[in-house]
Order: sequence, then structure tokens, then C-alpha cells
Amino acid sequence: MTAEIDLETLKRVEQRVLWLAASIVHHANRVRPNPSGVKVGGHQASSASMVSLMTALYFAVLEAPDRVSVKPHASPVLHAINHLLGRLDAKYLTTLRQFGGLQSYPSRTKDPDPVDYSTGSVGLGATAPIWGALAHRYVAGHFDVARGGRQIALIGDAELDEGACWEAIADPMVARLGEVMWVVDLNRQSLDRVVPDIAAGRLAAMFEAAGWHTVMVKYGPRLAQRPDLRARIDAMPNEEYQRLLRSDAPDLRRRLEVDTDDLGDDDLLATFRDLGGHDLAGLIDGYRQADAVKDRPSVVFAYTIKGWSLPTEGHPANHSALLNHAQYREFAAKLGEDPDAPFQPLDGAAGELCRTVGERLRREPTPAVPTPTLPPDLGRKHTGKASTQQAFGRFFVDLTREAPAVADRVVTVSPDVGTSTNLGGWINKAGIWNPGDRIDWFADDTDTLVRWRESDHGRHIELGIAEVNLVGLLGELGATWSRDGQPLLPVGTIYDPFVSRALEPWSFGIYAGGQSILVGTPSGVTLGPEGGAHQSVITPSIGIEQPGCVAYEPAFGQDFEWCFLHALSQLGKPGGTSAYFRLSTRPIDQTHHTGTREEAIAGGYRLKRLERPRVIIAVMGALVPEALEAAAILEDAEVVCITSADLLFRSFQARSGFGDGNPDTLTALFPPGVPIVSLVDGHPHTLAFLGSPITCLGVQRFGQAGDILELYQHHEIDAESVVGAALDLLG
Ligand SMILES: Cc1ncc(C[n+]2csc(CCOP(=O)(O)OP(=O)(O)O)c2C)c(N)n1
Ligand SMILES: [Mg+2]
Repeated sequence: MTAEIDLETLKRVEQRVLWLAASIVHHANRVRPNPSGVKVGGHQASSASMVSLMTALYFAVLEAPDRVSVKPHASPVLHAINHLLGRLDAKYLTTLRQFGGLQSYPSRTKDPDPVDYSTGSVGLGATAPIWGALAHRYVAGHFDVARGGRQIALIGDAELDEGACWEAIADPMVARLGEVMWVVDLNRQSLDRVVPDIAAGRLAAMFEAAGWHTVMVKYGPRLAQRPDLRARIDAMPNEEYQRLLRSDAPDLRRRLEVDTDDLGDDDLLATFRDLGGHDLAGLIDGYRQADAVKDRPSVVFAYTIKGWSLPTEGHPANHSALLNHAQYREFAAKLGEDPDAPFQPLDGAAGELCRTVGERLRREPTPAVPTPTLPPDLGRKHTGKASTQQAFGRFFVDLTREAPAVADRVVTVSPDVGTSTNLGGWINKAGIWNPGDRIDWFADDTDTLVRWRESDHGRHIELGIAEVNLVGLLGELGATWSRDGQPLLPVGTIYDPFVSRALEPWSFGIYAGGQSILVGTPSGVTLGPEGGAHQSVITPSIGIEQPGCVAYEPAFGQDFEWCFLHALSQLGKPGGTSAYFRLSTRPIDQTHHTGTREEAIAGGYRLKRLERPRVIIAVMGALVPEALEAAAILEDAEVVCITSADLLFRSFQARSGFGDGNPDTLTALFPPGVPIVSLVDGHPHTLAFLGSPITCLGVQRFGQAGDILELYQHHEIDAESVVGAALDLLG
């Protein structure tokens, strides 16, 4: 915490932040030419709401190692502050939402100034510093990284509607994170409405029940002197308070029904809106209270006014409202700013404060150490019958032996399905990570196969049944190379159908710069005997469509091993990529495997080769036995084993000059003109691009329980259906 600060100077900075934030949005919408006429937008009211609490935080409280996540619609405030701190050139202040300029919402990877966390999808920016805190503790516990730094989320009050917040808060590990502070911008408004009955008391009780420390910053100094007005405000519903913000002094006086004759009109208006979230001294005090409690996270509820000081102040429809030219000029006059030269430097004591704080918060860039080189294979002979999920489990045990320096950087994460996705052997070897040691009460029970040793040395992290937490944590574990200079190789397991539940936060994590591997297993109707409710259908397409990620669905253990090693080698570096593996519990005869490593990591190979095939069966994943059986019946059919539909689609695009794929891969597998039957335990359109003519077999209906052979017949992905489709194609 910094030394005492001159509040008048801080107020001057606060006013400039307010002005700059409004001006950044104003310029983008009302000054910059808009050739297409499509709405630009920006959020002056949401920004004004957070100006005081961000000014107090950045200029009086923050230290260099601290990281802050800023609610999406306050990005202009963040850029205004970064500019004042000397981290963003003035030329960018006119570029909000312009190509190559300031992004709509804070973006770690795309904004030109330092942004600690990307936000935009409400709820995720709130939780990111929690996962950032865990990732930082993990990496500092395993590698040479300085500990410390607060992890702060500045969030909108309606963000607390999001399940992601409560899923994170409920995790028992989170209650230990004293470095985490949330600040809730309690303006009682969301996008479309005044939030009915938002009650900080009820929310605070929910946080406290989860082990958090809560701080209320409700009223400023004027209201502190007026118990009568406070009592009236405390008793009124949100909607009434918001309505009264729109009243002039006589109307307000009448509606309040409190004796306010001792206050002049201006005083009355100022006193009524004197909330703690716009009181710099009160905010600094609130942050200090939060900081004083070190053994658990804190949440500060700061009461604010959406559109504070703007003509749109408190208006129920102010979320996207923009000042018009006249309002902007009026606003400039009120603040003593120049509407025609809005981006002037700050001088005097306020300018000096900006320089000092800019210096204090300066962080040196952290160059990342390279990840250790991965071996091309782990030397295992894949024999007998085995599933890709078994190969996944064995992989880590082999990795520990063959490439211990790589294994040291692997961290696995699972939402309560670690052992059921075959990670038991690895968990026994690597141990479970927990920010504090815990007693293993089953250590002396010889009947337990998996030892649940929890310490801060472990390399597996077990979460509750919380898929959104899983991908949130994966994203942050996958960003330590850029934050702390130490790359981790994070691998998350999840039952494949639940990839869809975690999809948007997973995708957001990749967008935000995290690199990790997500393993969906088991998948498809092939898990039929385990139940119809869990059969994933659309995930193969998700794999193709997710940017920043390469998807694989190997059939054989050897292919899994090669592709997984390759995917690990792509993590933890600038320009790196994430990966998604779709695996299965179906045991497959490994002796059928034929491809080379190069072919497997390029996307596929000719599993059964013919000189002059009349038809090609293109199969991905667990249905290889059906493809081989059909080929044996057809005799003149070749089988192509696809390890990655994603890479083949990139090849398809590259043939037309798009993207970064290898244009030759697809042509080498599918000579033009040879008919194709494609086969996948997932939606058939996944492979529809392979060539022409083509018949696509796959799953298009919900699953049900049953043995897989019955289910394959039911969904027409059995060998007989493949033969029928091939014969139809051949006329
Ligand atoms: C997951 C998600 N759902 C919906 C939106 C659209 N949205 C943007 S802001 C907002 C309301 C936010 O209200 P609050 O968090 O209270 O912010 P403030 O009042 O400060 O603008 C909504 C619904 C979004 N960005 N992300
Ligand atoms: Mg709000």
C-alpha cells in the first residue's frame, strides 16, 4: 500500500479519467468518419460508473506485481488510465473499435497497451484472476518465479448473475486465496434494466458463506452526516433510487419526504448521489480493509451511479447511450475541459502523480524460458487391444520415464473425472496439487488404488464437477509462459459431451492467450453401454471450428502418442496453439496400425493401401474396425485413417490458397474422382469436404444405452452400412 496521497490531486486525476473515457467513446462515434454507417458504440455510462473506483485503485493502491481484470464495458477507463500512466500513446485514444486500434473490451493479446486479463464475456473476467492466482501459485511453487501480487477483478454487479462466478466461488481451494480481491461496481443496473431487488446484503452473505471477507463502501462523507437521508435511501427499492437520480431538486425534495430544508438545491442533489463508490477516500479505505485480511479472498461492494456525472446519469436505458454533441460540450464546460482538444496532457501535481505512479507500476517484460524439447515418441510398443483413453493414461507414466524434464512441466486438471479418464497412474506418480497440504486419510487403507496425496508439489489439480472452472484454470495455467516466463503444459480431461458445456469459456481462454490441451473422453455413441445421456455428437465439428486449436481424434495408441507429443510441443510459447483430443474407451486391435509419425501428425494415412482403389473408406477414431470389416467385404476398397479432420480441412482450404494448411495432404489421401464413404462417431458433416462423390456416415440423433454393435446398426455406422453406401456410390 502506498503512502498517503493528496486527495485533491487524486480528484483532478479522477476527473481527467472521466473526461478521457467519455472522449474516447465520443471520438469513435461522433468524430471519426464512419464509412459503412454500422453502429460503433461504446459505454460511457458503464465507464463513468467505474471511474472513481479505478482511479483510487490504480493511483493509490496498486503495486507492480498486482494484476487487474477490468469489466468489459469499462475498457475506455482502462485505456485512459494507461495513457495517464505513460503506457499508451495519445495517438491510440482516437482508435477505439478501429481496426488495429483499441479493442471494444480489454484484450491481453490485441490491445496496444498492457492489459492483464481479457474480458468481454461477462462472468469470465470476474473469475479469471482466481484462476490466475492459482496458476501463479502453482508456477511459483514449481519453478523459479517470484511469489506475490494481488489478483483483482473489477466487475459489474449484474455479472454476479453469471453461474461462472458462483461455480468459482464455491471451489474450496478458492477460499484460501488471500491475494484475490473482487470489487463490485454496484450501480443497480445491467444492460436493459434496473436490477430488481439487487441486495448487497444477500450477496455478501453468499460470499461470506463461501469463506470470503466482505467490505461495504456504501456512502460518501455527505451522506455519512445525514442518518435521516441514509435511512430513507436504505429503505427504498433500487428502482425508486434510480428514479430519484433523474429528479431535479424540488421534485427530489418532495418525493423524499424527509426534512431537507437545511440543504440548498445543489447540496441536496449532491448529497443524494453521494455514494461510496465515488468517494476516493472511502474507496481507498475499503481496499485497505480488504488488503488487511490475508487468509481469504475479499469482495468490496462499492455503491456507484451508472453514468456518474454524465447527462445520462442513472437513466434506465443508459447502457449504450452516447452523449450528443451538445451534451458533450456541456459536459466539457462542467469539467473545464476543451471539447475540441480533448486529449491534452495533465499538468501540475496531477501530472506529477501520474508520472510517479507510472514509474511505480512499471513491469519489466518477462522473457519465457523455452519448453524442453519433446521426443518424437516414447518408445512404447502398442500391442494387443487397447483404447485411446488407455493410451492417454499410459502416456504420462511413459513421459515421466522418457522425458522427465517435460513431465515436470505437465499439469493435469480434471473436474472430478481424473481416475475415470485413466489418469490414476499419473496421479499416483505426480501427486495432487493443493495450495496447502492436506492429510490423506486413506493413506493407510491398502484397498485404495489411487493415492490422494495433496500438497503444493503435486502436478494434478482436481476440481469439483465444474467444467467452466476447469477451462478457466486451463486458460490461466496455459498463460504462465507469458506472465511469469515459465511455460506449463496444461492438460484437462473432461467427458466429451461436456466439452459443449465448457465451450464458450474454453474458447474465450484461447482467445485470451492461454494454450492448453483439452481431452474429451469417452466420446460418441461408442460409450453407449455407459448411457445414452452422455453421447457427444457435435464435438468433431467443434474441433474443426475452434480457432487457435488443433483437433485430433486418433484410433490407435501409437497415433495418439505421436499426436499428443506433437500437441504438447506447440504449447507455452509465442504463436503456440492449443489442442483438443477426442478419445474413446473402445479397445481396438493395435496390430492394424500402419501409418508413420509424419502422416499421423499431418492428419491421416492410408491404413489399407490398394494400387487402384474403386472406393475409399475414410474413417476417424473408434470406428476403424467397422471400416476394415467393410473393406474386407468390398475387396477393392482402400481405408484412410484420419487422425485430424481439422488438419485435413486446413489442407482443403490451402488447396484454394486460404489459411496455413498443407495443400498436398488431402490430395495424397484422396485422389480426385475416387468415391469416398466417410465414417465418424459424430456428426457426418465433419468429413463432408474430403472429396467427391462422397457419402457421409455418422450420428445425427440423440443416443441411447446399448451395446455398441446394436447402436452402430441403429445409427447406420456399422460395417454393413458402410458396404451399402459404397455399393450405392459405385452404382
Ligand atoms: C456472457 C454474456 N452475456 C451477455 C452479455 C451482454 N452484456 C454486456 S454488458 C451486460 C450487462 C452488464 O451489467 P453490469 O455487469 O452490471 O455492468 P454495468 O452496469 O456496469 O454496465 C450484458 C448483459 C455479455 N457481454 N456476456
Ligand atoms: Mg451494473
